[in-house]
Amino acid sequence: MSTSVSSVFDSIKMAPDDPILGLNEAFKEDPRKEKVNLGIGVYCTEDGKVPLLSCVEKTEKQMAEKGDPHTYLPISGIPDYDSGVQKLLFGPDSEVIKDKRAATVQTLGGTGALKEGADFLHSILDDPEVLVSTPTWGNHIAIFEHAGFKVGTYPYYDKATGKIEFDKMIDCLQSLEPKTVILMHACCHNPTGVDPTQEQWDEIVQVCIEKDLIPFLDIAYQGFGKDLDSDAYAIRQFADSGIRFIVASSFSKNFSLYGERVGALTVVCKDEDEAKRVLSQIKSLVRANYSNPPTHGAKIVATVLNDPELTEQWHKDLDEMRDRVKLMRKLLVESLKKQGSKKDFSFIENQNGMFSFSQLTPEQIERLRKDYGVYVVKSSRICVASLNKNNVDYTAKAICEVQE
Ligand code: KET
Repeated sequence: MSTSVSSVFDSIKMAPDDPILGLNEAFKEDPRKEKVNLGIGVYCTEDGKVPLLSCVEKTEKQMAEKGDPHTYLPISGIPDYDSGVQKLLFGPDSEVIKDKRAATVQTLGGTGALKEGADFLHSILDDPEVLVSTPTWGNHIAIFEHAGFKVGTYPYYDKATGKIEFDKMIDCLQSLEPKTVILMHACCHNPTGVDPTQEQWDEIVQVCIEKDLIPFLDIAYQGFGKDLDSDAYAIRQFADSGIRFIVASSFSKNFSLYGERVGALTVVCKDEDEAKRVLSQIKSLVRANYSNPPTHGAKIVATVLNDPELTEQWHKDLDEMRDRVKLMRKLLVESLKKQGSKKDFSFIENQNGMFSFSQLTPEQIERLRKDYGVYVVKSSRICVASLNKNNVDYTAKAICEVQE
């Protein structure tokens, strides 16, 4: 039965499609046979499929045989999962772990970790303000705005050189009020693929300490840059410095567990007592948001991380994914050159992680989608991780043709 009584619902407007997930939907609906999805950050194999990692497959079989009931998890998630997260982030012999000064909760992916972290900070800061890099993953801005933050930006990527505007970034950080939250990508910056060097990270850590800033590190691609340990360099420098800071981490990409929503929020505190108090507050927030996290994905990760054989298999799976993305960067650059690209795209080979900031124009991006079925995010970000030997030449040819 419908009603004609007017309602506040009458004036609800249509929200815009998400620039990344909306594009993914449009790709799925595209009836063309020859199409390439370079939009969403999802790794695909040579056959264009999202892989089921062999370590995950093996663990799921073991889990199915065991047949555990589907009970509630604790609010903070599976304890072995949380401790596994800490070992990956800080290294197994870290003082942070020995001193028990980190509070970790299992979250709904990296996005959930960012949201719980933002809610937590909002509850303790007077006038919460966060600065994000220019550019950044678009959802960073939305998450912090929805959590009630004022969101500003700091200089990061210089379009002219394709490098970090490091001096400008540092000058900006130097000028900030104490307790400003600085959101940073710990590795494999999304969307640019350009990360600070280790020396630059050392300097960033120093400025954060001197200016009493609150570092918030997002690590969604650990293992896709160089390796699991090197990619955690920034996090480990912050940990060694003694400063309080926050980490949002995710296993969506490095375990290929996108839909299982496996992430973690970790707050590094002064000491064990502070960590306990922080954990209690975050648990209250989680309880009021979604009560407790889902079981399946975190059980897989906890099992793999706590079994040396499965861990070794995971490292192999991850190495394979990373090496293939690097190969695709090389093949794309070669193919663009071979097919007579007017623009020099060799910078793609030097970028880290799943993405490349391609510097294609909005018109070129539109033509790629309309005329060639090649889907690129509006910012010009290309997901190199969805290229393969069968679509790389087609993609390069299309990119060359839209330059005409
Ligand atoms: N941080 C960054 C930097 C990031 O790129 C993503 C996902 C996440 C967090 C969230 O991860 P998850 O564990 O799925 O909640 N990025 C890809 C997918 C998306 O937009 O949701 C992307 O940029 O395509």
